[in-house]
Amino acid sequence: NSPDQVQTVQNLEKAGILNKTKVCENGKKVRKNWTATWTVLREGVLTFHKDPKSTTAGNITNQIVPEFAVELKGATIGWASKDKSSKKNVLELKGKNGVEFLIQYDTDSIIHDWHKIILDAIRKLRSS
Ligand code: I3S
Repeated sequence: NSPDQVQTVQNLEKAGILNKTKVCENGKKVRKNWTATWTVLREGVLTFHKDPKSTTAGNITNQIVPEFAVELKGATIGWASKDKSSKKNVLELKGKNGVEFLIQYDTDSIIHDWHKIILDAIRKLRSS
């Protein structure tokens, strides 16, 4: 793991920088806005946090209060088909309530780790 990717607690939690864009909200398509985002998986919830450096006065609350939270219980994750994006290594995360994100990272090992840990979390929540 590189310094901007952290994994702890018997591999059940993870945090790192990923590129993400929302593509659907309440089942409605929204315009893509790819941004590098601090992403945290913890207790069955995936949260996206704004980079504090990109906001006024480096607002610390942005690190604590997420921009978006996706509950992984009942969510699905899989590799996005080629028509979803021209980028490589794109994952498609579909949450309940018709929310959909694309998650992307150029480094294969990093995006594969995220795929695996999110899939594991979804499976664990399904059987709980
Ligand atoms: O799926 P799309 O519409 O081809 O997505 C591209 C656009 O969102 C584009 O911005 P504009 O809305 O200004 O056209 C983005 O810059 C691209 O990154 C999007 O495509 P990729 O293939 O990168 O997901």
